Amino acid sequence: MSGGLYNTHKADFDTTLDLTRVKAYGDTMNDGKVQFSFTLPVKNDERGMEAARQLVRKMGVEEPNVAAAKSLDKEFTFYVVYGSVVHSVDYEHIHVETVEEETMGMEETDEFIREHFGRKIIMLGASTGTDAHTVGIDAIMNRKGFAGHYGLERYEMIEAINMGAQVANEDFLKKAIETDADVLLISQTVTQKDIHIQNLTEFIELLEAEGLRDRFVVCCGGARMTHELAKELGYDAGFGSGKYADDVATFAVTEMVKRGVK
Ligand code: B12
Repeated sequence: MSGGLYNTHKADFDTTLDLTRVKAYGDTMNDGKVQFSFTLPVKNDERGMEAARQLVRKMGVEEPNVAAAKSLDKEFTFYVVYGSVVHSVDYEHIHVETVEEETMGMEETDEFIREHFGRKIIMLGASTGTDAHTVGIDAIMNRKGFAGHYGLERYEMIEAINMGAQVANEDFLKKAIETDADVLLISQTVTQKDIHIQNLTEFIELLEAEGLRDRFVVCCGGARMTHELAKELGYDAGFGSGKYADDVATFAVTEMVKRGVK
């Protein structure tokens, strides 16, 4: 194969790509193609489809096209609408606060702990509040880990205590004091009506009220969690999808060294 076609395409691609004005990519650079899926509380008829198109147009999308309209009930219809978004973003000037440390592997972290602390680091974790999702916190803590990353229970120099789900903030703090934990790991999966913000904030307020905020390295995580949001809420770090035990272990132990914890 000569690769000519590919090369021509690549040249077009490069000349039309402007990272200060990035648009969604569908079939060609800058075509702005996006897809929406949503439900409207209306009948599945022509009028409903026009309502779906108008709504999408109002979101800054040109030439909206209803690709699917499915009745969910007499007065509810689910739509899939395609179109071209008119807006762009300046990718060059985006700054996102992230955890800076380069992630260490399990053995490396164990060695780091031996060298800097000469004792086991106690990490206490739970899904707190009303949150019943355990898979995220288990992925971080369980010995077998998740997606090829061993969990904290497997680390020789970490004592990992997993309290499971639906742990009240007060009980979590009580256990943290009882076990003399160094690091607190909180998982929040449900974000409906911003319940995670409320619950995560309450825990920090509780720590502050007890004068204990500086005693622990406090990290949170969950599918909708970002480091930036976690910092805003008063946490030391936040970890979302694609983050594992090694990421949080690296952060926690380096943070402890920075703080001069023995
Ligand atoms: C399994 C599941 C359940 C199970 C949970 C069982 C269990 N033992 O955990 C059951 C059936 C109980 C359940 C119930 C509910 N669920 Co549910 N559930 C899911 C589902 C399918 C998978 C979640 C999961 O396990 N993900 C896998 C883990 C590995 O991913 P993760 O949590 O993101 O964790 C990773 C990172 O985020 C990070 N991480 C997570 N926590 C932490 C913590 C720390 C410290 C660190 C460092 C990292 C970290 O590390 C992990 C690995 O990378 C999701 C949909 C989906 N596909 O995601 C819905 C979902 C989360 N559930 C949802 C809802 C709404 C509910 C219910 C409210 C439903 C209802 N009306 O009853 C209830 C809530 C119950 C409650 N009180 O909490 C919604 C949440 C929507 C939202 N944004 O709030 C989802 C997204 C489904 C949806 N699309 O609507 N659910």
